[in-house]
Amino acid sequence: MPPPSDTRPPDARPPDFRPSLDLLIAAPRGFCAGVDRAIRIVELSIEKYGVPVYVRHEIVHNRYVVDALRAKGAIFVEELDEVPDGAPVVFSAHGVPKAVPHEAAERGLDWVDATCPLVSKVHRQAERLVEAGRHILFVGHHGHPEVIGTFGQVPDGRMTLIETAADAEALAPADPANLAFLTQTTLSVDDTAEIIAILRRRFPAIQAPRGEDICYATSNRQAAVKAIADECDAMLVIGAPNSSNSLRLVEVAERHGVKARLIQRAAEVDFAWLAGVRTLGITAGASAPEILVRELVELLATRFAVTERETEAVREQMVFKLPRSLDAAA
Ligand code: 0CG
Ligand code: SF4
Repeated sequence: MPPPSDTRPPDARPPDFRPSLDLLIAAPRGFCAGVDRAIRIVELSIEKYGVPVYVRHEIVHNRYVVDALRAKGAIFVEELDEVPDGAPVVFSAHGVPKAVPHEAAERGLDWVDATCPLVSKVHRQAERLVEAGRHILFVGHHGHPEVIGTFGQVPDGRMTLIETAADAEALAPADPANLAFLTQTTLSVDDTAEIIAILRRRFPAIQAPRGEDICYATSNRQAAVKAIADECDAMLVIGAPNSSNSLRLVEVAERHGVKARLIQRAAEVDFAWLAGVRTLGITAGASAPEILVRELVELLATRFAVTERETEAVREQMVFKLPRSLDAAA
C-alpha cells in the first residue's frame, strides 16, 4: 500500500518495498467521559478565573494533556500548600481525601472538584458503609491517588487495602461478619473477580457494592483488547506509566498471549521489537488523547505499508455533567 499522502493514480506510483503491517485498532480506546470532563473543567476554570489556575496532581495521568493545559495557563502541583493564597485550584479526576477541600475552604481558596463522578460514587458508598458500622475491604493499588482519595473519605482504621488474591486469603479481620468491599475504578476485571470470589468464599456475609465499582471505561477498554488479541502478534498501548487503567490494558494483552508494551508517544516505538510482527494491535488508555494514536499510525506508515482496521467491542455514549459553577447551561 502506498503512503497515505500519495495521491497519484496507482499505475503512476513507484513500487512499494516496505514490509506490510496490519494495524488492528481497538475500540473503545482513549478518553473516557471522566477525563473529557476533567480537562474541560480546567479549561473553563481558566476562562472563569484567568491564569494561572492551579491543579492539584496531574488532572489525568497523561503528559501530553498536562503539557497542553500548562501551555494554556494551568500550574500543576502535588499538594495544596503549594497553592498561593487567593489562587483558584482544581482537584484531579482521581479524587482527593476529604481533608483537601476542607483545607481549601479554611484557606478561603476557590476550588473546583474534577473528581470523576464514578469515583465520587465510590466515595459516597464508603462514607455510608462506615456510618452503618461496616469495616471496608478496599481492592486497589497501594499509593495510587484514587486509593489515597477514597481512604481519605473515612476515619483511619475503617478501611483495609487488599491488593492481591494472596492478601484476600491472608486477611484476618477482627469482625468477619461485619465487612463490606469496594474497589478502585481502574482495576483488572479478571483479577478483581478472582479477589472478590475469595472474599465471598471466606466471608459469606460480606456486603458488596450496589453496582460494579470498576468503571464502564476500564471494563470496555479491556474487553476491546480481548476482542482483537487473538488476531494480533503484538500490541502497543498508548498511556503513561502512572496510569492504572493503561497498565491494565498491557496486562490483558499479555494474558491473552500477545506481547505488549506501554508507550507514551510514538517516538518510544522500538522498531526492533516489531520485527516479524504482521498484525499489530493498538489501543490507548482512558487518559490518552486520540491525536497520539494518529501520531503512532503516521510514524508506523513511514516504515511499513500499513493497513488500518478498527474493531468496536462496545459502543460508548457516556457524558458527565459539568459542575454547576462552571456550566453555562446549568
Ligand atoms: O487509570 P488511572 O486511575 O491511573 O487514571 P488516568 O488519569 O490514567 O485515567 C483516567 C482518570 C482519571
Ligand atoms: Fe471516570 Fe473511569 Fe474515566 Fe476514571 S477511567 S475518569 S473512573 S470514567
